[in-house]
Amino acid sequence: MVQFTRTQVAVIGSGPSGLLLSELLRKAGVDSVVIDRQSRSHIEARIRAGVLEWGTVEALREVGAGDRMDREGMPHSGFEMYFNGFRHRIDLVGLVNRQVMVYGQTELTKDLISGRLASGAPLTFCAEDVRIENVTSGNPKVCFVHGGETQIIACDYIAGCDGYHGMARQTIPSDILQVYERIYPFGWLGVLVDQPPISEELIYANGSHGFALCSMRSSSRSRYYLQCQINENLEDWSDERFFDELERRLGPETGRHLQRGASIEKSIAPLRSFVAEPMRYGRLFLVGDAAHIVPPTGAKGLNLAAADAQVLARALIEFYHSGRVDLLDRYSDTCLRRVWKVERFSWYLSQLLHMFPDATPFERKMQQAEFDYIAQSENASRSIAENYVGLPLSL
Ligand code: FAS
Ligand code: PHB
Repeated sequence: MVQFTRTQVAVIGSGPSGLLLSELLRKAGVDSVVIDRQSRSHIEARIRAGVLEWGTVEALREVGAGDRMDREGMPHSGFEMYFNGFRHRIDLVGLVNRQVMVYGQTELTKDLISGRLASGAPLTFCAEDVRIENVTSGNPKVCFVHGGETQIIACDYIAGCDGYHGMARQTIPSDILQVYERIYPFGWLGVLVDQPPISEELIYANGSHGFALCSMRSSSRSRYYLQCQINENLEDWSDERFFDELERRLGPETGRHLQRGASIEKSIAPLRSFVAEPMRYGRLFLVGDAAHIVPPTGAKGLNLAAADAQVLARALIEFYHSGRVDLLDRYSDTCLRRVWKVERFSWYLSQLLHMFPDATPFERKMQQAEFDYIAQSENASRSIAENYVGLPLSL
């Protein structure tokens, strides 16, 4: 049996971009249907980002998904950078008068999902064989199978919020789609542990043996990362080996404060910079990781996805409320102008803070000189601060 549904916007993907977009639309009275190929439990078990720009914080509050974040999240006013044992604090409030919010992507995804389900708005998990049809016509469709039944969604517009490995981007013909990519020669080995964080603020360290990041999810749950080989075998990293290496990269002064414990999650993520242009094709709009990927060094992936969602929500709301199409027509250019600046910042920080296997002694000296310049130049520190808290959104 085939089941037909009619909506205004079909949203493919219930990660941060799809959920935030659909909830911004719902608040403005624009109908949308959200589908995801994974189960709710799979989506809510993913461990990913941990730092929210204040623009993302305000968007979550705007859709009514900010209460638990405001109770459990941790506003941060700065973070530390270490280079070969030297420390420098980026004073976000002192430099640009803004904070960031430390609150796990896992939690905000749960908050957005429960909010949407409580509203009764359509959100379907375990959607199989998702296909897009007629995307360059006036009556695009999204087809999928759910519970053995074929479902067809007729809509005005489609939001491809299905991430880097999704299918929406593949809908754009190869002679139109232009991709730009940089794959880094290392990955991040991440560990989650129920122990108090080593410090009150995040620490980004470029030690004599490579990058390390000390982050957190609460005052009793820490998130640590180590730069690792891209073909690393997770089984080769016992908790003891991980914490020994983390301590080594942080140096004795800081490392001695480390509180070890049994990891409750351990995973390796590859690092890449990636942009697909354009972010629109006919009635299809690409949003978030479906269109771009940044190395997590600048804590930007989730926030960039949230920014795209806000730009597209504004354009769609204006269309349905006043018939304006100019914001829709400008969506791709508006997003890409900011995407490339965020790609630059994430690439810049990754170049500065990691040990590149093929780095010459001169390149290592350049990293040292860059760090020294940041440490002694308020303007250089301010540049890092204004990018880290989030560049303005042109809505
Ligand atoms: P997402 O990938 O989150 O969501 C896409 C959704 O689409 C998924 O739920 C998927 O199931 C669904 N989907 C895919 N194909 C589909 C199909 N054919 N049909 C229907 N649904 C489909 N960012 C940071 O800022 N800091 C970090 O530390 C950080 N760590 C990361 C670690 C890992 C392992 C990964 C993969 C990403 C990390 N990121 C990090 C980036 C991450 O947070 C993303 O930027 C963010 O999830 C982007 O959100 P979305 O665009 O919604 O894509
Ligand atoms: C995290 O807490 O997972 C995190 C924080 C900052 C980053 C990347 C990841 O830059």
